[in-house]
Amino acid sequence: MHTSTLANPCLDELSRLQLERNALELEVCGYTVVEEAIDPDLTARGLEATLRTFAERRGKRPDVQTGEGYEGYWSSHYMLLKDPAFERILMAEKVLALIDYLVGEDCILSSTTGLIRGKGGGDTLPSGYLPLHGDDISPQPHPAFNNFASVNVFLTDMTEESGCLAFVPGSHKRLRQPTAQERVLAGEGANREAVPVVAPAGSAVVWPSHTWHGSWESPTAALRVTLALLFGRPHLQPFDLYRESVPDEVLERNSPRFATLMGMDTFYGWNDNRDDWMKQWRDRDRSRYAPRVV
Ligand SMILES: O=C(O)CCC(=O)C(=O)O
Repeated sequence: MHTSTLANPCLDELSRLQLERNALELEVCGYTVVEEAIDPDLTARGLEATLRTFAERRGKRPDVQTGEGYEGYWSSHYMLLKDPAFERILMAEKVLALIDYLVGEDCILSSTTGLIRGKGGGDTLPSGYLPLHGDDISPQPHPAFNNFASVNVFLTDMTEESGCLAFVPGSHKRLRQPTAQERVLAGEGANREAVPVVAPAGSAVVWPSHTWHGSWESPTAALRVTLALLFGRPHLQPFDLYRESVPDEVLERNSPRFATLMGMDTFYGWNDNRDDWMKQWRDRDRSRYAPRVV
């Protein structure tokens, strides 16, 4: 007699990449750290591209050592198309296998955000710490399945001295946002359930977006730099408009899976182009929808 085996491509991929423990951590704790999610060369390229993008958009290049002009907390959206390094980071296979496990392999990329934490809170974050929150923007109580999954890729070391991330283990099971009191990360009323996440550059932390997380104030001038990725189920509206704007040449140099992440398998988005009503975005003439870049 033979015992039946369970066929599931997603679980097979997790086993192939030896991510079983990470999947278990996602279930039990609501977050997991993947070390060496991207290699040192890609980490360096991702860091350089992030610093360059901040320089272009803010008119001042961040200096990772001195942190001058980047006190507090800074974010910059719609990073993906700023450099091909971000395309490669997006496709990092261990992270993507865990994302598939959380929100399915038909998920779409909702946002790519560069994050810089400098010393203290500055004008950008007067509380110093980033209050605990969940990234799931669905109505509460949240559904018991995952609509969104979040990733932070560490482009510099994530240390306690750099104002590291804080997670509340098990909070993904509460299916709600923290209360005003539960959000607090410093002082007398600080939430004692929060634990630090530290890991070297090149690592990534992955979580179902229900999990409560934030970060502590940094006491040091040096900058910590991360790339935040948000993935969502394909019927949910993304933050970044990649579906309309990703250039054909970017789709051509990447895999079909990359195109799925860009929303090319979705149908939503009808207007007077009646010949597109039955077409997925990958089959449309997207130049008819491309936003005017100002
Ligand atoms: O960078 C941080 O301190 C927090 C990041 C975060 O909250 C997120 O990516 O959702």
